[in-house]
Amino acid sequence: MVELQYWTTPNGHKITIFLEESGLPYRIVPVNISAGDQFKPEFLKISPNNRIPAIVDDDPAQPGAPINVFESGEILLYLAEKTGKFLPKDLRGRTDVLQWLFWQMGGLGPMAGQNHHFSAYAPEKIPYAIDRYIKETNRLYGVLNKRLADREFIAGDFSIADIASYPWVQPERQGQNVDEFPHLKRWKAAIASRPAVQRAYAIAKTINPKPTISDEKSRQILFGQDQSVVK
Ligand SMILES: N[C@@H](CCC(=O)N[C@@H](CS)C(=O)NCC(=O)O)C(=O)O
Repeated sequence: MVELQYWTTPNGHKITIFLEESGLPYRIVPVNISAGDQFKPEFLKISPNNRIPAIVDDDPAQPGAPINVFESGEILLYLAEKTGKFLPKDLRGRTDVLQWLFWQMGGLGPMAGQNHHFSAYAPEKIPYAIDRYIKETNRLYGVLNKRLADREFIAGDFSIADIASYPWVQPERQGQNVDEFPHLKRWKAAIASRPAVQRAYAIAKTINPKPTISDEKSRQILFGQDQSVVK
């Protein structure tokens, strides 16, 4: 059984989407990051970066102790290899999926995250920062839209590259006009209509129906961190 350390955020959704799509048995351990659960010593042992998601696999493919995994990109890769799903085995197909997975991890995710931060959460509205991340999100949408112009999914069949990117494409929240990106719009709608994806988001609602930042306390917990939180 895979134990998923989870909260209801885009990086958390990546893993519930994978698990629902693959049918691998799992159980969720909620880690309420708005309340500070991510600083608990037992969570830091699994996820030393005090971020969700993380998993514990007590039935790994090789004998031995349970395996802990943090970082959503590596969790998706680990689960794809464990199940043999959503990652091609041939060199070219695998490389294609992984380069787009890393594109999401190093580009779309962090830039869209800063977009959310400066547009929605920062107490001061800093035009330079807001503009910088709206533009960078716009550029990344352009990259993805172009990629999807002549293919259904990001790399070959539906894969962990699609699973990683989907939760981070939120045009309404990210200052983007989706009609400027018709291929991305078609891809987003196609993934949204998948039953497993709908189940993943429905599960999120049962765990936490509230926004991650809902009051001053959660703002302090999430945006006031320095090295003391991991000591
Ligand atoms: N690179 C990490 C980022 C994970 C991440 O930023 N998680 C956020 C939620 S989406 C979190 O746990 N935040 C808790 C905090 O900031 O203390 C991954 O992809 O797993």
